[in-house]
Amino acid sequence: MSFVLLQTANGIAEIVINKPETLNALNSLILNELEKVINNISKDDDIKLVIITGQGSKSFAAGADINEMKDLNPQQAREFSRFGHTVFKTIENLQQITIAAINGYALGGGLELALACDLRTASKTAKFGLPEVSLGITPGYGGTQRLQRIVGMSHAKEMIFTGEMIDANEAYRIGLVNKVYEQDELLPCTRLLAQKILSNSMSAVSLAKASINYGIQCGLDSACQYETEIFSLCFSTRDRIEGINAFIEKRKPQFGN
Ligand code: CO8
Repeated sequence: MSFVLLQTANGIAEIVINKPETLNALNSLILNELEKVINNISKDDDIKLVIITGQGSKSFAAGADINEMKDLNPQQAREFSRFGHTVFKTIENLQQITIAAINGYALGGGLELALACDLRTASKTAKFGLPEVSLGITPGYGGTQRLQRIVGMSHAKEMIFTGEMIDANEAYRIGLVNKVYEQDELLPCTRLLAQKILSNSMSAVSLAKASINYGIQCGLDSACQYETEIFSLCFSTRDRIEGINAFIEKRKPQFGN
């Protein structure tokens, strides 16, 4: 039985975290499987976009597995955190675009997984939170760092210090999710969003992602220099010739996606 399901079609990979009986809580087995699936995707040029969701209608992922954390000593906790960081960093830095389709609870490590994705869509019933402080621990899979980069320090501190859940409307209001859909429309609408992205030059989209991800980690001057290099790189691609010619010739571009 696999805890991480993968389906691919038309350049899109859909990953499903599949342990609904524990609300898709992330244990080592799941993280190991997820790492393997992500590493394979990273080498597959036919896949341009990745959607990650949770099995069932109740939960995306309700955090790291609390039972597994129960008896950890500090050294083991460090390893547990490091491994999660490695997997989520690989997701963050994939050349493919990633969308977390949040179908229910996204708590603790589950929300941190969604934060490592490029975009987040949510069902109206989704709930978001970093409840770690209620367990006497801090977020350990990037929550103290990525959340503030997405929603700003003030909202991030409020969520982390109170440990309270917010609903999809509030998540949308603070910029934590990009879109909110009816529960049964979450995946169909997320796929449409994916198609919209895929109608563009994916080499350009992927380079833009690299520029954004690099820029957020350094000062503005270095970030702008990097952007210049990325921009110049576009002028060595077939997609640039096709995209600009198509505009001038008043036709739809045929990108090499
Ligand atoms: N870990 C393990 N099991 C879980 C988890 C979890 N995070 N969440 C839910 N489950 C299990 C429950 O124990 C229950 O199992 P059982 O049926 O065997 O009793 C089953 O899933 C269903 O859950 P509930 O009966 O509790 O369902 P409810 O609808 O009553 O409640 C909630 C749903 C509110 C989501 C509730 O389950 C809950 O509060 N879950 C825990 C949420 C949480 O605190 N998450 C954060 C965990 S800490 C974390 O993620 C840290 C990440 C960084 C790690 C760094 C490493 C050092």
